Amino acid sequence: MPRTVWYPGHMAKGRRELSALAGALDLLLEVRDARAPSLTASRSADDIQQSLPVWIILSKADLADASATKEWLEYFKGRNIPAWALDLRKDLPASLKSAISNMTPSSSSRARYRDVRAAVIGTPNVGKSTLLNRLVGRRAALVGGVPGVTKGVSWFKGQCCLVADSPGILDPHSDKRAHRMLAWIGSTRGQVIGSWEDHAAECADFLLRHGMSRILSGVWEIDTDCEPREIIERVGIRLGRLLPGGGVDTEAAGKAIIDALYSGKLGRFTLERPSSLSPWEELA
Ligand SMILES: Nc1nc2c(ncn2[C@@H]2O[C@H](COP(=O)(O)OP(=O)(O)OP(=O)(O)O)[C@@H](O)[C@H]2O)c(=O)[nH]1
Ligand SMILES: [Mg+2]
Repeated sequence: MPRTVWYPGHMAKGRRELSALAGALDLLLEVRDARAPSLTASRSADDIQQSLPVWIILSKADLADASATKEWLEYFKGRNIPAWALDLRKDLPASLKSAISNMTPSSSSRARYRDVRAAVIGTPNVGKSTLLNRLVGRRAALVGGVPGVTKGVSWFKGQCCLVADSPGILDPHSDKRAHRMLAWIGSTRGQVIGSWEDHAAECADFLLRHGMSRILSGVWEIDTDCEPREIIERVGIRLGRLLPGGGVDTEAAGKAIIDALYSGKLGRFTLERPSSLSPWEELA
């Protein structure tokens, strides 16, 4: 029986380490995946999130639906929350760096430290270490395409601030359907909380019901006018994911679908808009 959440020890440790930093921070840079800005909202440091300014970086904007991202930026603007939508593979806008170095610290830390002190927080694999490397101007922190790369909090000297990287942290108490949806964008370890075949079937069903069949049909040139499980079969045949005795290896095909989806190979998409929050509630 698979677990319903992935919550390894380094997440609990990261949460404690962030809490301990509270008095030494001026700013939190919360990275969220632009394809699911509410699903990937950070629950990593509730106590410090309430006492410090939080600026939102919508990462992977290059992989998200541009009109949805625009709606999200309006949404945050309407709530007076500073937000940027970025492709973190490119240089950061000068406006972000200067906003950080010119910010007025809300805590007493400025009296003790010369630089603004910021921590990068967020759910796994959203691009926290990539943002940190951009702020530092070199490949200081390890970056990887799977969740759980950063295991602890570490400080680096950035161009506009001192900046701490932190591990991706999930909320073990949030809805298990939200955790399953996080697997579609690579923000949890899908294999821990279910089978790849089930994730792919649930995801395909969601995409079809939300008018995003082109995501599945485009690259693989398959007809998606069928049941989600049949889509997995068709992709398996297309990719040659076959079992030794014949038949499709549906687990391998399911993994191929989710991998291609979250890494952007299937094109741009957004799972939720400000007008349709909590899309996981539709899942069974
Ligand atoms: N296309 C695209 N890929 C990105 C962007 N930002 C990060 N990535 C990729 O996303 C993956 C995860 O990046 P990381 O910076 O390691 O993410 P993280 O949040 O530090 O991950 P953990 O430490 O595992 O929690 C890597 O393959 C990055 O190259 C972006 O804006 N656009
Ligand atoms: Mg990291």
